[in-house]
Amino acid sequence: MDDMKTKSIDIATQEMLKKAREENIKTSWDRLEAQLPQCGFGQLGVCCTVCSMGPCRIDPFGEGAQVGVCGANADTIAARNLARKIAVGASAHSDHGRDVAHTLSLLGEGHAHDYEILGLQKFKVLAQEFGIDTNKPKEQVIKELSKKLLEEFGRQEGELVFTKRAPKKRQSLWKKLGITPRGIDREVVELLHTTTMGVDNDYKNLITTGLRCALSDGWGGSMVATEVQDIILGSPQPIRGKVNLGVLKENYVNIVVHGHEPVLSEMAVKASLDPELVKLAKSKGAEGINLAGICCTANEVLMRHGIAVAGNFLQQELAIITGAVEVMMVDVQCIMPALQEVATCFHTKLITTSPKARFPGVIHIAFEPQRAYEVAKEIIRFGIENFSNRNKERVNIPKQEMDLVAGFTKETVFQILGGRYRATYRPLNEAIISGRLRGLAGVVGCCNPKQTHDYFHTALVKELIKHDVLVLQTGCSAIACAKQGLLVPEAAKVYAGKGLQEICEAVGIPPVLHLGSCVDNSRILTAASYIIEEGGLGDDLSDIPAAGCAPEWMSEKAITIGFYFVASGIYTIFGANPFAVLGSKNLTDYLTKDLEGVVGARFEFCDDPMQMAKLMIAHIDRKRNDLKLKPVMYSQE
Ligand code: BF8
Repeated sequence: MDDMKTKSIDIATQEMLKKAREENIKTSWDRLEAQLPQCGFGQLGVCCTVCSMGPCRIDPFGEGAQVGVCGANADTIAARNLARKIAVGASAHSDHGRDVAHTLSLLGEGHAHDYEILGLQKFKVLAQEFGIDTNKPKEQVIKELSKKLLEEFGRQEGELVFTKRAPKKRQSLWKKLGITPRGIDREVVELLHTTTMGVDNDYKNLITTGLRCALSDGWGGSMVATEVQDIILGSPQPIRGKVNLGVLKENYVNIVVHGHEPVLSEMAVKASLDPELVKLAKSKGAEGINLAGICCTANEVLMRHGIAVAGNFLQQELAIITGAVEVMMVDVQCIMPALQEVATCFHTKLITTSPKARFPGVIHIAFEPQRAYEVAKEIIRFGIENFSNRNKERVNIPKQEMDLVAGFTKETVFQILGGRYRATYRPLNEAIISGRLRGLAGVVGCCNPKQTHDYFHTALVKELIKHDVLVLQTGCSAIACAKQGLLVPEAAKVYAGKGLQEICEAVGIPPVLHLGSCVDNSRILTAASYIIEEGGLGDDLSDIPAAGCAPEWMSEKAITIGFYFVASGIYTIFGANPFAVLGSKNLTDYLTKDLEGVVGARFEFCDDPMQMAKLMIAHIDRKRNDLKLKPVMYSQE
């Protein structure tokens, strides 16, 4: 088991890795080993496959070729490679946003009968934000709102509506720099255009275009996804749940939902409670139907229904390896191609649901918003019928499961801290101003087999809360910390500094707040804007004593999130691996030093969680100093 400890700090994960080894089933950790040593040119970002005169590569030691066949040097090649990743990340989040906006539009036209407007208050506020008269009949408002939201994608000129949520000073800076996003699709396309052979050869300009594209995700596509999901699925409220592989149940039909778009999994939640299906499950010898999630789809159904989370990104294969999963239903993003192979080692049926994300030979049951509930029932029925194929001898569900509280949003933070009748960010601002709270941190992102799974997230977050930094989380990072017991109010007493402890006890919140999936990082942007609006902490997002970090990132989406954080003025550390840019000293310096002078924030690369914590705390303290705030109340070294 000892080498398992270097792979993950999570005991359930260690147990499943041991089982995988015993049964000769390969996981991402094995596949990583088979890849070693990984390509140094790729890691440094100096391999170019843009055109067929290549592939070209730049010798990082300065002895061999210093330019590709076309003459592109390391700066251009690394910046183009990075820019393409920003575009891909933005396209993933934004296409997700488009799909939910499309569902809203079908709802308005009366073609999506299984959905309704559950977030009525947010619906009205959003319609007003888009200049729609909310006194009109509801169906009319839905139609107009969905049309305007969808137009944000195809807009050619002007500014994305949500950018107006940013403080005035930030908006002016974006204008001055020419990085106010116009249309979501336009920014992605333009960025990709600039990276093709022979277009933009100025690494700084490529990054400028990249910043604008990333902003079109954070203040565009991702924000559309978050807001519309809250409208049609309901705004989350603080809710208790459970996390880790122990949430799978031996005597139940286990259905695991995995991916990112919650429109179908929401229906799966409903179908798992359908009396007719529960009866069918019982007739097959099961005690009932148990729904659990992986990755961001998990976070979505957790936030709204308290559905259990089976694990984060690196646990998707392990959930199947328990031998207890009848169906893994997947939609889009972060779904390992390896799942197909692992599923064939067990009775598990992998079911794809998106026309955009299929596997050869894997069952495909297409999601259609027009018959969403029917599709969800079909998938659950599939799982029930598969229950009898389960080999009980091979079932091994780890015992680990942990309580957590999720369901925080920019609105609930607002209400909880301010009290039901005094919904305001004042108490949060006051807590920072008085020094009871040192500041805020957004700790987000993936897990990556290159790091000890979950260790970077939890070590960093423990250190931050110990120093009175309130931590906001999303994605797989939130799941990692939840598994270690950090997302319950009781964690404050054990891990938090005295100031944060006082706040958590007074309002009954955990020291680490789960804000949802990765598109919900947009909630952090809006919350930060509210903080500025409330007053006392400067007049731009870059003034807030706050920092961001993706300690174990792996996805292109994480890069895009990092770029929109930095473009919004938030200092952001990437742990584990730096971006693949180190082959260009100029670009690396630009990202990690000079950007500060441009957008008021910069990137940092650091591969030690304790050091990350130190850097974030030092940054927060610097911001406190700049604002001339009192010293932190319960000062720690
Ligand atoms: O969007 S944190 S591994 S699941 S990319 Fe993927 Fe990373 Fe998890 Fe959610 Ni986000």
